[in-house]
Amino acid sequence: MIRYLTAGESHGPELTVIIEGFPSGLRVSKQVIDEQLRRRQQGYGRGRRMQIEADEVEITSGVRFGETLGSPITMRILNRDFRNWQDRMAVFGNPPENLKRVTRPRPGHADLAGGLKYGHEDLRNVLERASARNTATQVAAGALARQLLAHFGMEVSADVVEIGGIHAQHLPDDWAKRISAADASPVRCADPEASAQMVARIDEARERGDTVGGVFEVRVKGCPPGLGSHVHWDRKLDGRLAAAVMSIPAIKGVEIGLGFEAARRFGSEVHDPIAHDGQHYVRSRNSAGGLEGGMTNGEVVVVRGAMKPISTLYRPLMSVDMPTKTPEPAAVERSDYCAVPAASVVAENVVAWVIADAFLEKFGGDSVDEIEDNLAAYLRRVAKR
Ligand code: EPS
Repeated sequence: MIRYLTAGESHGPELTVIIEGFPSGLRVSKQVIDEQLRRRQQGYGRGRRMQIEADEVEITSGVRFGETLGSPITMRILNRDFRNWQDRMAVFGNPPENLKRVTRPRPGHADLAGGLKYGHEDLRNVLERASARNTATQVAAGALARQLLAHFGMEVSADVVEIGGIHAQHLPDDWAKRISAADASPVRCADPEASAQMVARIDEARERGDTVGGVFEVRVKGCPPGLGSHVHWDRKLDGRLAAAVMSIPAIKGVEIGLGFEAARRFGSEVHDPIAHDGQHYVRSRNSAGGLEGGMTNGEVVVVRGAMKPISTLYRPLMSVDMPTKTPEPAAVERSDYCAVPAASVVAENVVAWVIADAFLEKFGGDSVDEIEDNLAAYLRRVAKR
């Protein structure tokens, strides 16, 4: 229903997103998008690049007087750092005399596979696009989607539940309290004690010239039952969410609800008993993470992602210099020590996009008015069942 393309190199002039299929008549705010971009730039463990950038979106099509038109929406985010890279990242002309090529691929990065596949001698031609800088575009697209979700009563949030083996233990049950606790933490973890330990773990990694990964959790409330479908593999919403979260750089695992833990328990300890409160079907627990048969069931959607440690190590692992084939330590590029807090914000917006896509598939119309009618009619029918 809705789709987007992104473009841009990390140290090139800008990042670009083009969104197609977005309905007309939605009031949208640049501030909401900029706020998500700002959140993505934060989090303890980031490197010096984040002091250079101050991401902000410029919308150049598809919106007029603050309302979507139904036509493609173009968003641009400038790379401030480009001014320091103009010679090395020039679109035309010749490479500077003193250009240092990246020839020692970093284990864990796209460097080696991308260099072999695309035939690049300078691995910078791979890493510029493989850079997590591109997640700003995913956030910009998702920040538009979340405004559509908000219009229809849905809300997305995310926080960090694990960094470098330290787990959050005591998380507030209340939706708003959990968000404000995460907002107050430098690592976006809503358990203050675990948050302090996570900060110490990141410091430890930095001192060792090392990096750490972790786990984040995304939650969506207010989804009507029936988004996605059980009838075909590529329409299943759990699969679509997993693919989208997995597409975020450095994500190596995705869980829905209880996830891997469900595989260790009896069925009676896993599945969520069904009751009716006079108005709605309700559950006493939510092990399914709001998804059954590839469809939303009306409970909160819960998706977790596992991020590996950043692959640029200041004390690098061994690699090979590709032109000479001699063993050498891997290249060291300026990087982050831990980007799990940022990844949680990226995932929040990526999930918003997928939910908006499934929502439009179910209630689709070309304008917000039409979607409102479709949703209201469906909810009336569902309430009778
Ligand atoms: C990244 C390396 C760092 C990060 C970058 C992702 O950038 P640089 O090479 O310029 O120091 O800061 O993340 C971003 C720029 C961003 O906006 O998130 C990498 O190699 O993936």
